[in-house]
Amino acid sequence: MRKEDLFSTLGLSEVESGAFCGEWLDCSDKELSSINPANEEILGKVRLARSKELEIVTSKAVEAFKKWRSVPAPRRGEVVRLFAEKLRKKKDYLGRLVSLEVGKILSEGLGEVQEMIDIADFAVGLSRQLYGLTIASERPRHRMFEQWIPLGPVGIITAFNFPAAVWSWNSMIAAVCGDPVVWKPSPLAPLTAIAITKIAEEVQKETSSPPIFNLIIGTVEEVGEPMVKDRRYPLISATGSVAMGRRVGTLVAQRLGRSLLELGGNNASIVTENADLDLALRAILFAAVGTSGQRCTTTRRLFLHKSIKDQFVDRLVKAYSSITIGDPLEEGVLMGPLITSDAVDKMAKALEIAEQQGGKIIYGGKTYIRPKGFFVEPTLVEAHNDMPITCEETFAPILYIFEYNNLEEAIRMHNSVPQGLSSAIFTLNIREAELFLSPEGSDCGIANVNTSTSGAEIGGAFGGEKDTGGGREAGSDAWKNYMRRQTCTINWADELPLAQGVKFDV
Ligand code: UN1
Repeated sequence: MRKEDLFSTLGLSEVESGAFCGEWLDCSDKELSSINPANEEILGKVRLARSKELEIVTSKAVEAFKKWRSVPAPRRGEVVRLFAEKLRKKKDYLGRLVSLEVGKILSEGLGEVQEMIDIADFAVGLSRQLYGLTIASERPRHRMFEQWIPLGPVGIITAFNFPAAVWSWNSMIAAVCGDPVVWKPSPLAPLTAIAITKIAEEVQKETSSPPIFNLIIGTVEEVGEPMVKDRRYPLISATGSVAMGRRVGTLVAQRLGRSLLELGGNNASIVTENADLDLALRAILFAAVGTSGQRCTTTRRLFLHKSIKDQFVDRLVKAYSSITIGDPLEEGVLMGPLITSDAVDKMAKALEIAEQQGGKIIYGGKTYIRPKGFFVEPTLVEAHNDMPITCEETFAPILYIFEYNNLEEAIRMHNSVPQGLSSAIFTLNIREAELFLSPEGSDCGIANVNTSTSGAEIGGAFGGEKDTGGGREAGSDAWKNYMRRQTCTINWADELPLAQGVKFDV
């Protein structure tokens, strides 16, 4: 498919506005270029929003909230359902755009749009299930219950690596909960955000909805930080690095707002002597090399029992050498480029440090392996316990391999990093699997048995502990983040009994 055809189907032009709130605003002359990381060509340009546009978008979102909160939740779900219908029609195009803009292979680009559709469908069902509890009152003829009320405009900050799905996790749920959203996407993936917002624009127009899906693309100084500090956003949901999350969390906490943080991971897999090694190999390959190691759920550390270590490493090296690296839109390619040259440099630096700390590169290690584009080799590093670099998240396909003697030791090593997003154990032994899932086991938000650390389904709550930020997005009861809980007591007696037996009569 030619780029021109793709762009015209998605309604994209060469230069786009970086602000939308029911209408596209005139932005500054400062332009941001979206670069295809596979060939370094400019895909398109975006005029950056400034504080002026942020103010307009925020006020519009506040106004939209006043209307949207009173629309019955199942009617709000209907708008999300129509959005999902349009996504289904445009899946192929949007998936390709994701691949072009961030370099993930087409199957993963399409997978990302599927993830949007899945969460939209989930949200539609949820729109009829925003249940509150009824609680037994201790006072006679009193009814006590809790209800969930829309919260207000939600600021959504997303990263480049999931430029579509993560917005949907937040916005589809927020929309059925009665909250308009204002999206600040990664400056590395602005076109995907604009294309999605154009689909949302159609739905809003067709359903005469207020501007619930808004967009603001600008710098951290002019747009990001002011949005985070603004009390008109009761919730800021941010995905990105630990450093970014610390800043966002601090600023939001200063105004006692609510933040939902989904930050870095340093995910590990343990392969025991009782594992199905064929299955483990496939799962680890996907989790370590998929998205070129740029998922927050990527497997970055591998703990192998000493009895299977040598044979597993041999098989891993063989599998790594059969990975085709190249244009992410080409069939047969399993690994595309990294997102920027800065990402490539960071990978090279991490490998240099790993070697200084006693690590041994046993496969890969080369960077800039093609004349154009940010391509690297997926890399295996034999590591040991005393390597501080393995405690850091390097957003690149580096897998550190450790040997262990017993499972307790492996779990200790597994939990010894600051991050706590995803984890996996490969074993057919029920005691090993259950230990991993017990309070003595994995300290992560996600713990899997015999499947990858990455590739979570939307139905579960997604997020992690420790430096990962503690937030939970997507499925399960993550919707409660987007609403406020109100506890209500109705006295239908003709007396006023007080709780705790207190007497207060005049
Ligand atoms: C992310 O990398 O920020 O579980 C999200 C996964 C995907 C989502 C990753 N469903 O790998």
